[in-house]
Amino acid sequence: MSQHTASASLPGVPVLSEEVAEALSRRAPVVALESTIIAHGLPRPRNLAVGEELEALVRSEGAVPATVAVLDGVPYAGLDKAQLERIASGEGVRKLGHRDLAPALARGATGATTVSATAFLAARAGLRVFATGGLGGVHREWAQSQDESADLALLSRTRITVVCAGVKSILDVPATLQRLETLGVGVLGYRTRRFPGFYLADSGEPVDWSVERPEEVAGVMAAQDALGGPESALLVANPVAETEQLDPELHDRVLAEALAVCREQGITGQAVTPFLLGFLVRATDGASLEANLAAVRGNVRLGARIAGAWAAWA
Ligand code: PSU
Ligand code: MN
Repeated sequence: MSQHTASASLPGVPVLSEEVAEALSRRAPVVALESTIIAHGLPRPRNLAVGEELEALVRSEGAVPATVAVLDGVPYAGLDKAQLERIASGEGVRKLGHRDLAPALARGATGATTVSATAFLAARAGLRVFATGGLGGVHREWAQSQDESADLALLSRTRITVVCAGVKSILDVPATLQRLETLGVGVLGYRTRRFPGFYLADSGEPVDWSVERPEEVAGVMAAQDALGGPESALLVANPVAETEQLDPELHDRVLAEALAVCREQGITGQAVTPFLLGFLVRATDGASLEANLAAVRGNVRLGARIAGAWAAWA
């Protein structure tokens, strides 16, 4: 019943798991994880195992995982086993961007949070580091669809560090980088001067700033705070290892097919990203899934190390 009471009073700040609350109170490292990748970005039943594996990975690096989701209208940071299972089941689990949070809370809905909703709720909960796969961004053929992920605008006004393998290569990567520049979102290449391409180690685009160690990221975060000003995010772009990336030729071929089918079938809006990701998994016989997972694992591990360096900073 406690959930129901909480829902009736519409809590805007996420309910913390005991473990997360305890870690925050002693300023121990915590890493926020999103749930859309689990509910809508990965095929079942593998997705539940991945969700659990990512949490274990955070712990193995000495940090506490805080998977973010909305259950029965209540936002959470840190899920128990049953809650994670519910998100992974996908049944009645909506995809919630930042703008969907208010109606979801008011209606008592259940949903997985995208980067925009996760970053927002994590920051509300006092978390500073968030690890994900690839950010949303500007879709190809933007001129027709005007489809730009809400991730970008939200990150321009949220003080959080997001570890990602760049933006999904299904997007218009140069246009997305341009938008990040316009929006004032800082980008650091992690041990690279090339912006990663999610399934690929290199998107073909350069990055202006590159760091070698988690402590350097914490230093940039501290400098952001010292400067004050607009509460923008910091992206840490961490490439998938070249040995684990998707074969670039296969990638380009299959992506062209996926985009064509998406266009033919008239798929738009929130459905575009899950459709393209799913198409790639099938058309590459699961190879894109392995590259996706390798990228996410690397980001989660690095996120935990950055959270550790950040906790040690002050
Ligand atoms: N990265 C992944 N898999 C995903 C996503 C990112 O490896 O499923 C999700 C993230 O939650 C991101 C969302 O915020 O896709 C972007 O969706 P859209 O393009 O509809 O904004
Ligand atoms: Mn979109």
